Amino acid sequence: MKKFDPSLYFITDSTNYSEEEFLRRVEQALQGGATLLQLREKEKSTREYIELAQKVHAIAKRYHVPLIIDDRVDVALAIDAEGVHVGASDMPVAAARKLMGDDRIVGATAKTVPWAREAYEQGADYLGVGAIYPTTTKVKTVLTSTDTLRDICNAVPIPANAIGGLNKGNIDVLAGIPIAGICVVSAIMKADDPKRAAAELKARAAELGLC
Ligand code: TZP
Ligand code: MG
Repeated sequence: MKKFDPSLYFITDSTNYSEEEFLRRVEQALQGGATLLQLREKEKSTREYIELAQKVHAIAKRYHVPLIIDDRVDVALAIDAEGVHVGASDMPVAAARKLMGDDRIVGATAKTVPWAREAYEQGADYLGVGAIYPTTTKVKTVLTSTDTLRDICNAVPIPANAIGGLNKGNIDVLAGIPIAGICVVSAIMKADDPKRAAAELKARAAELGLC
């Protein structure tokens, strides 16, 4: 059964970490309460992506947290990951759904209401919406207003998460918007203590009634 909790969606970035340190940080994030995990690699060869994904998947399974692979349906299927996330320049949602089947998770990026509706109609299970704030993570993105985020949440029946520059000190801007959760990279990945960072973010999001 395809069940997932998007409330604290942690997206990885292995840049500047040894593999050992990277995997340690991923595990700490899960210990801190990340509920969904995305492996996001932009520079690795297919073989390297698969090898790292297998290691990350083994850790995620111990915490019963689904693993989503960014961009690459082939990598997701090769390692039997729980899902894939596709953006504007990746495989269309409908094609990803066809290849992944109905039992796996397909997530999509959406920055406008029409784009969100299209992703939903093509079979997306959730949406990532942003960037809400400017981000230091390597990504081709533009800012999405909180009004658009709200409109997207109200336009589609699937969960929508906010993403981009979010941290425990600025997520109050999301209060009252019916998001399903928040997605973060740096706030956990680059934290001195990823476990504590995840736990604090989760607590703050709950305090604000976000998810
Ligand atoms: N998509 C929109 S913003 C972003 C992605 C992948 C990066 C978010 O990273 P951070 O470090 O949480 O700002
Ligand atoms: Mg992508």
